[in-house]
Amino acid sequence: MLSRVAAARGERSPIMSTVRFGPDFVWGAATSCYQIEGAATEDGRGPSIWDRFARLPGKVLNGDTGDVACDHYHRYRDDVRLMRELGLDAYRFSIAWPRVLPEGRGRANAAGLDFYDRLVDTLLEAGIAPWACLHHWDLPVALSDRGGWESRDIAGWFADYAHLMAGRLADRARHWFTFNEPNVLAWLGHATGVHAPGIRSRDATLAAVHHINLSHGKAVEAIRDAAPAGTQIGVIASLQPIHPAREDEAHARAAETIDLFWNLAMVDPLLLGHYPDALAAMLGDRVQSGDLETIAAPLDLFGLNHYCRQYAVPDPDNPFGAGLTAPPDDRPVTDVGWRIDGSGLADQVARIVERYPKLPIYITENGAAFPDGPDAAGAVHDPDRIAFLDEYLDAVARARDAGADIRGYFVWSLMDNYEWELGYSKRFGIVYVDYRTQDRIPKSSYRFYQELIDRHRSG
Ligand code: IFM
Repeated sequence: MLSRVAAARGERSPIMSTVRFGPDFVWGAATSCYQIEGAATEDGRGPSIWDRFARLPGKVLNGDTGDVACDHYHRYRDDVRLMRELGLDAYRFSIAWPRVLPEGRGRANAAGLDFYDRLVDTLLEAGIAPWACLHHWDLPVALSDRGGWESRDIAGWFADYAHLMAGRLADRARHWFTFNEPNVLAWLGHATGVHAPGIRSRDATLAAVHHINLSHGKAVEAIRDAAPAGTQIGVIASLQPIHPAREDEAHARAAETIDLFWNLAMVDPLLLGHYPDALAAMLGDRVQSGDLETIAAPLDLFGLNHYCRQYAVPDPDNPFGAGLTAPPDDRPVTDVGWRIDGSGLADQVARIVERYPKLPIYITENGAAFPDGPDAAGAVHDPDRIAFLDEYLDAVARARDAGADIRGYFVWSLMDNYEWELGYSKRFGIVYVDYRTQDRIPKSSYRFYQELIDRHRSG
């Protein structure tokens, strides 16, 4: 049977006609606070490192900031309505640490806590499960000024924050993630410096890697202490197969280095209880007795964010001598230059299954940026995104068929938003956002996803 969207495109959609995910599969969408909330100085929110970084000349395209973003802080009820109409089972959002603890620790901000209470309650009223993530890169400036992720003290600050939030919300939010993409936070924030806090240092990167991992472990303990029994806790990693951009020794070494920091550094210690040997040697006595036991606290689920295969090159300006580059051929890419190739997801899942103890896997982010815009009638057609989702969901289904325990899929993103150093120039949403008026226009990919969910739900 043809889907409405596929029929409109004159095509048969493989996912709609052949793939079954079963009635328990969780259909979700994801966002993050700095990327959508706005209200950056309202109701007692403190500054985050992204508020500061975005104001540094040349760091973010067009000098864009998250001051207003999608104004979700004020429009969350409308956004939840869109989610309900979409048919979501679950919504993954992140909590702005500086909104609830303006100084990062100590005095809590009642208005900030109330906002997340209201969001969680509104989601539940709409029949959508709230999946909370504690940290998606917006560290309070006050803590950055005390050393941020380079300071070992941060593990205690993060655990206190986790305890506060789980105590407040876990009676209703039953799924928790400590970090979104801790690997990206460590690498882009401390090695390449293209993300806040904008550091390029070997020492800072190594310290950040270990202290983020330690913070994760302590936060797991804190959540278990504060939350009702049965609360599901995990971490979200951005994992992508890394290939040498050219077939020679230097490129092979660069690929190994990127793989070490990107794919292994923040997952091996959590799930295997040890660092890869090469990294353990670099970390030296930063790793203290008992740390690895803390870091490897048992988890209930694993969040995989996946977008594309990545290509490594030697980079003399990088503190570890390696960097990423564009794909070395002219096969199709998205608007951020990422190769469209669902086989990358299948390979990544196969590696997880092979390397780590069995945990339920959720695809916690997957999606694509394309240069969408309304047509004369005000509609936004994004057939490229539909084709992308189709291909990647097909890969998810195949991985499940091959035995991977993938239990859900969260599209990135519910709506267009602030794409970090690229500002508002890239659109990842299935809902179009007009940043002048804050109007939301569901794109044709929203209809595609809606129909897909409906079809799987109704069997
Ligand atoms: O927008 C980001 C998100 O914050 C983390 N994962 C990748 C997305 C696209 O770059």
